[in-house]
Amino acid sequence: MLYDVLEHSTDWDTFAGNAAFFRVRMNEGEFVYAIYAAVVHSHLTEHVVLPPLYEVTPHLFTNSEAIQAAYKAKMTQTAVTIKSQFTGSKSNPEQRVAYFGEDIGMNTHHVTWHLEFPFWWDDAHEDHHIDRKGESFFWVHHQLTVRFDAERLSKYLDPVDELHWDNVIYEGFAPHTMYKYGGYFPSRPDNVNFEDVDGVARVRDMLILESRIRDAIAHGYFTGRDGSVISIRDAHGIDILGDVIESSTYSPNPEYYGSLHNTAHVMLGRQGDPHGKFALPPGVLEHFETATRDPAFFRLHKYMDNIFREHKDSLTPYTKEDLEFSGVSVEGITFSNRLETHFEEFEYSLVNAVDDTTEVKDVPISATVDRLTHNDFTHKIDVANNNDHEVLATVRIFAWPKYDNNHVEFSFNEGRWNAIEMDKFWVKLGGGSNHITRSSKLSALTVPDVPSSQTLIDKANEALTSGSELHLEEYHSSLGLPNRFLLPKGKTEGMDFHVVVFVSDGATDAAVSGLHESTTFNHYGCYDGNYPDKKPHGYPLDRRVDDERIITGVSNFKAVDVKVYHTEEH
Ligand SMILES: [Cu+2]
Repeated sequence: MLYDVLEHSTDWDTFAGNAAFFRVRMNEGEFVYAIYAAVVHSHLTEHVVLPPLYEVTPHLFTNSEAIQAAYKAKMTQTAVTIKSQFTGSKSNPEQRVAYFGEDIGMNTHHVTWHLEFPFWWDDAHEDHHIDRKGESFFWVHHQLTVRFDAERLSKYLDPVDELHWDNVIYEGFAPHTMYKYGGYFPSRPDNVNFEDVDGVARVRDMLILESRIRDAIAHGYFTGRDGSVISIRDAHGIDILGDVIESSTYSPNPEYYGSLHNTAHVMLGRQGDPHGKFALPPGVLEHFETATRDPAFFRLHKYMDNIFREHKDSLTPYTKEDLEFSGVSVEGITFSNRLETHFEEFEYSLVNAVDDTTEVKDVPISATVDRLTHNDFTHKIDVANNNDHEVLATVRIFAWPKYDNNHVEFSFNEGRWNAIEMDKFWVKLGGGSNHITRSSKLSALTVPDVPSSQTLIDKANEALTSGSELHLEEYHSSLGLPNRFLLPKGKTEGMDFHVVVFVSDGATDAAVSGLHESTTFNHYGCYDGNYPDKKPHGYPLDRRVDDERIITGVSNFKAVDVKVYHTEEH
């Protein structure tokens, strides 16, 4: 309701007035969701930068120990900086990768994606269509899935196994996280059987939905509400499949195919109290902010990802003719420096974790947390253009771990499915040799940290007093991984990655006109208008590769091995 009120506010005063009116009258969580979603989508707020969510609703981003220390600080009026630890203990191997699932920037990225591509988005009501929403759903979660496996390898853990409805849920989880209102997030012990959840779904309903979807993949088509045949055996099929699996209002037949992903999140989130006997609040899996804290999130998404793969594998592999870019060859790829990851300490305000009144003074309360980061680097790519004219090219860069957890080298076909997207950009290639340099800071996949609330307030006040303009352009969209998070974690002795660069014909790839070298675009974004690249996400690694010589044999493709190092001290 509030989203609609804001979205249909036709001028700034109405929008801001409604926001101010409802802020003090609505449930806080509902208000935050509606205002963030409306600011993302309304044309009136295109240039509005909202503070980072981890400062607005810190309960959903840090553990209960830190929150309690914050309450104490406020009550005793003692300024404090709380060091927050990752959830769990060393006895739980999963804790080795908790830095990933609990990364406040990655969590913000996940929330932001769901704000930009809401499953409830109704074109008729909201006045425009969100381009490739279902495919983006697949791709953003596929990238989280494969990236998590790479992180696990760096910590000597096996890749995630998919979730099975008819088997036990191996990993339990004690969230150590609390709601601002409503107590602690419920826990789940190891090895519990899936239970039916009252008012949500039965386990066998989930198996039936899965089998209907897999049946459609095997047939190559979905059946619409009216019995129509909706083919998915083409490049666009993944978009429809994503709409069905999530499901969103774009699903052609939710009555029949259900809402596998959304229902699975609630099913899994309620396993601590499936029959509502203990009146426990929703689980971490039921909020975008907290979902990835639970290792079961990745099992759930591996399960979904394998269904997507079944579809992608049903498509004909790309041929040499599909892949070639006549006259263009990639001669070499190098990096400006050693690729290195490390952990940095990051501080953010917890002042919103505690209530305030006019009678009690605010005291500075903040948390510090370790975040994965890496040194900046530059890709140097040599490309020869033997055409006698300039050509526009799309450059696509991916990387995948070279070895599996048993140190067996991944086959090309396995590796390419695990490929982590590093960058995608356009470049004009002049005749002869071209030396392309591309900084990791420019990656289309990443965004900078949104400044803290305090910095935003200070900057706004400064602009007001001096009458100068406020420049926050680089934060207009916070959709993307944090820019410190582009590289997966390395190892002390170096972790081997296979890096591939594919340069394709930018003119045929373009979905919009006027692409040029400095076209910047938000990779996961472009909700408003067409996504500029016509090729499927992950192209050309999205389809199965039966014979790798077809792809490695084209001159516009090149691969190199590189090591990523991790240093503990920095
Ligand atoms: Cu998600």
